[in-house]
Amino acid sequence: MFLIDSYKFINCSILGFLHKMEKKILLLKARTGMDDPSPPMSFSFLSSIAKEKGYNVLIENLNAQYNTKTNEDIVELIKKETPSIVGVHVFTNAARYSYELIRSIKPYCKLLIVGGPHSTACPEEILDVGADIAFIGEAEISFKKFLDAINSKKSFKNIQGIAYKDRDKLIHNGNAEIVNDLDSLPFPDKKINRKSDYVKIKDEINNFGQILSTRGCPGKCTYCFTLFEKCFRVMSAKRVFEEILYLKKEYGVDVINFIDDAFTINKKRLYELCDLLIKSGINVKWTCGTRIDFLDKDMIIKMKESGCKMIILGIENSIPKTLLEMNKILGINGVTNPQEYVKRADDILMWCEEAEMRVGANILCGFPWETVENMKDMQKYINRIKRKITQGFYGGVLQPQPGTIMYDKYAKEYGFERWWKYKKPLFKDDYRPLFMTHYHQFWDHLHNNFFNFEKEFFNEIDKLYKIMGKWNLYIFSKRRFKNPLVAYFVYQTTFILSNISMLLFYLSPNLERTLMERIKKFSYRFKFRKGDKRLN
Ligand code: B12
Ligand code: SF4
Repeated sequence: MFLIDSYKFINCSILGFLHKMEKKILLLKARTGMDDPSPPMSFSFLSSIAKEKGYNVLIENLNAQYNTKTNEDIVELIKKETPSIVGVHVFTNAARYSYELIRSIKPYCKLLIVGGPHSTACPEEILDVGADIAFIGEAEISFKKFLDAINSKKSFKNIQGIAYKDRDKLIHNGNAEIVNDLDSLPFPDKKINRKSDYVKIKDEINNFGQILSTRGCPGKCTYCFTLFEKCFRVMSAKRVFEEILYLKKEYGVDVINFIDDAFTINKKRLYELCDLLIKSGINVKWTCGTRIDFLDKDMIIKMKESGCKMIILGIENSIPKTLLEMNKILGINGVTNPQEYVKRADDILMWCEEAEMRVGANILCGFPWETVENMKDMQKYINRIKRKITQGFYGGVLQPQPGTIMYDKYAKEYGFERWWKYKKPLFKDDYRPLFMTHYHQFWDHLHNNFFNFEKEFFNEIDKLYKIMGKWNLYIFSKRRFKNPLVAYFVYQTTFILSNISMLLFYLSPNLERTLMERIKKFSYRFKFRKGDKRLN
């Protein structure tokens, strides 16, 4: 096998050789234990480009729930398929696992490239692990230029948006050129994914129905990482509608999940899209996430009329100091202070209830300035709003991502610089105790304890996430089982089993696994069903 250092690549000495090889690219995502409910959109965008340039594209998302391949299997796959390029997607929480994958496959790769949020935030670290090239920022333009360079035997050393090592010196060509006209993007190629790798959740998440229709966000939240930069761009309503028709025709999709950071920011476009959906009568359901200050009563009514079934609201918190420090208040739509923010969230929840719109809420706590009293107030707040949260609570406990203000400000002070490299994973493999599946989903976030929380604070934040977990369990049972008695029985039983699981886990994680693994597998079938094999 070939072991060639990046410098030689950049100096084109093997470009002629790559040029002659079969054009084949293998895209990989490491197994992390936090399953992906749907295929990564990044690979779909990259695949459309690679295919346009004449490449045969293979994908292995080891993080998909039913993909059972190991890093060793991937080594064998590379030996068998001999791809000319291997690409790995890396995000920060998965860095440790991605690095294991990179180290295992490196000796067998002709050219190893990486991309994704962590590659954008920490390119040098990834190059040191063994990647030849790290892509920085959104990669459509840089990746296309990169493939063009290989195809035409030209050097890619000046392409904007890549980093590499020239001998031991880091060459960082800055952020990638951004795609200004999102309408110019090809439809993401989803055919590359195996549907049987993914769970199937009827009516809620249609794994293949994801659309990214905007890039960037006008918000400036101090905990948020964005590789799309602050420059906000939207795809036109007409182009979004065409993508919906395409997904419906090609993949039989009838539920669209918009994965935009804040889908409703451009009100005019939202109304145009709603009108197109209403007039067409195609009867597609859709879901989205957004900020509470970019939504109003009329919008909710219009969205509902056009088939929107569920909105995930980025409420995040209700503590005045946290809202201010997070930078949540932008002064938009009359929300100019924390009191107005909480009031706005209440209004939105009321309007959603009136419109019979299902609602999820993102909640984020665990900031270094938060106090025991704050967590008690948050518990009251969650208890007050929970009846209006009909989809579930999401979010988690703050994990400071590199490249965010929160990380830059506190990493040194609290001693968690490069935490993703050394923070011990709580679990040796990808088994998670039963209680984390149904009830206390963010338990591992809590235990990262970035800000050295005192025991009392820890207990209160733990209580807070249990309140949300219990509510999630309750509404999930109600949604999943139509008969109220069955739903109640399932809710109570799962709640009791989750508590037993937690108790056993505190006694001994091995004991929990021995006694609970089979129950967990059984209960999983009700939560997730395996996708069919149509798209192999
Ligand atoms: C949808 C989504 C999810 C879905 C994932 C669904 C899926 N199958 O992937 C769910 C809800 C499960 C999820 C969960 C989590 N997520 Co998330 N998620 C997103 C979101 C909103 C969109 C991701 C997306 O598809 N973007 C569109 C694609 C096209 O962008 P992309 O993946 O970055 O890829 C582009 C480039 O990075 C590059 N690229 C990517 N890979 C590669 C590889 C190669 C070889 C090359 C050349 C280029 C390249 O090219 C692509 C095209 O430009 C982003 C925010 C955002 N706006 O991106 C957050 C985001 C990715 N999530 C984030 C986080 C933190 C998480 C969690 C860890 C949260 C948590 N603490 O539990 C979990 C991890 C779960 C897991 N499975 O392991 C962070 C990551 C930050 C970081 N530094 O890593 C983000 C950026 C949100 C944020 N603003 O903080 N998430
Ligand atoms: S958290 Fe949401 S609203 Fe805030 S900057 Fe990030 S994407 Fe925008």
